[in-house]
Amino acid sequence: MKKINLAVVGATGMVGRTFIKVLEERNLPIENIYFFSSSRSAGSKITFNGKEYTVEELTETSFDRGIDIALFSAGGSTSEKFSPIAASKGCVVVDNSSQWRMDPAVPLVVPEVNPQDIAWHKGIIANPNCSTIQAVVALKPLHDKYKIKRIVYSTYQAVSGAGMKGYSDLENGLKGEAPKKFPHPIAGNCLPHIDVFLPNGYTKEEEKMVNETRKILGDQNLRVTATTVRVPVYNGHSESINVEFEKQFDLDELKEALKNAPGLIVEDDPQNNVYPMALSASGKDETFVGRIRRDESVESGVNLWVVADNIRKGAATNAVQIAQELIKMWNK
Ligand code: 25A
Ligand code: L14
Repeated sequence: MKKINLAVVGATGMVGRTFIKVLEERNLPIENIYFFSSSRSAGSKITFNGKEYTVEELTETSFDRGIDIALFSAGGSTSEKFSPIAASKGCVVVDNSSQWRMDPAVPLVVPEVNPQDIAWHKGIIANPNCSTIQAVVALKPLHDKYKIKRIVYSTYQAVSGAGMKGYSDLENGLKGEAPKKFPHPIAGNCLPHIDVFLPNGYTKEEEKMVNETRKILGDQNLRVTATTVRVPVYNGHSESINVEFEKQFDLDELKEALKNAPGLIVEDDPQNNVYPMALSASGKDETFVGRIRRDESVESGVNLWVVADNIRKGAATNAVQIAQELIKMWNK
């Protein structure tokens, strides 16, 4: 097997540090690994597989050394500038920002859902929004079987999605301090506001869920709407998903389809208080689904409760899985 040279860009951030953990756990065939950040954190130390590395400042020459794959989580503007530079040097970028996701020339990939889209990349592969990733892992088997007509998302998103500063706002808010990252206190509160507001009254996070769901499931006719809410949870996004189908379904068969879906674990035993929760999903790579009920207000519909670790499956794990698929492709 060919060993690869890998770079992590934004290595000192919330997602960057999780990349490192997931890479260690999954034991990728890595020859050389490089860690990049802005000048702010350059020079700091990172331990990977027991060896110490120095974080380097990301520059235009950073990719002049035969890097095969770069995992980016450094925000949109860094990605806008540096992904094309990396790609022009023959490196494949797996990017966590929203910069390239809706670019028709860039595949938007969840390996359990549309791995086939990896093959047509031109140097950049986009990692979807965290809330969208966990939703489509659960929706894909249902769309294949019953053809989804309409989706209504309501999310309950953890502060870790807003990085270290979001995390600190909850920690410090619980001690009575004023928020620094969010516009209002998050401790003891719910904020119907994630990312920026758009002219139509929706937030960009809501718009991302609509557009990215259609692109990943490869169906522009899907009707999708969303309300995204920040809740005082440290880690793990929860979602209520209401789905309407074209076809009729049998509830037991639907549950069976979810049980057989890759990367998805059914936790649905309400009599024994078993359902997915942020606390139990946190630290795991899988997506969890429960509270599976027929929507009795429509011809054919179902309600689901879907939970995942937004920093793992919603960001770092999904990107590392894409890297693993690339390596598999190269070794064929
Ligand atoms: O905040 P940014 O700009 O988005 O940057 C995030 C990461 O990218 C690096 C940066 O390194 C950090 O690791 N980065 C930024 N610009 C870069 C550049 N030009 C760059 N790398 C290379 N070239 P850093 O050295 O700037 O940051 C080191 C630590 O400092 C914290 N930090 C960042 N900006 C800060 C700051 N602290 C104080 N003041 C500031 N202005 C940073 O904290 C890091 O620990 P963080 O953990 O909160 O950053 C995580 C960012 O990631 C985003 N995010 C979270 N989840 C997702 C996500 N992005 C995409 N997908 C997700 N699922 C959050 O928005 C958060 O901003
Ligand atoms: O587009 O603040 O991937 O929770 C993921 C998390 C944007 C913001 C993305 C959050 C983001 C977000």
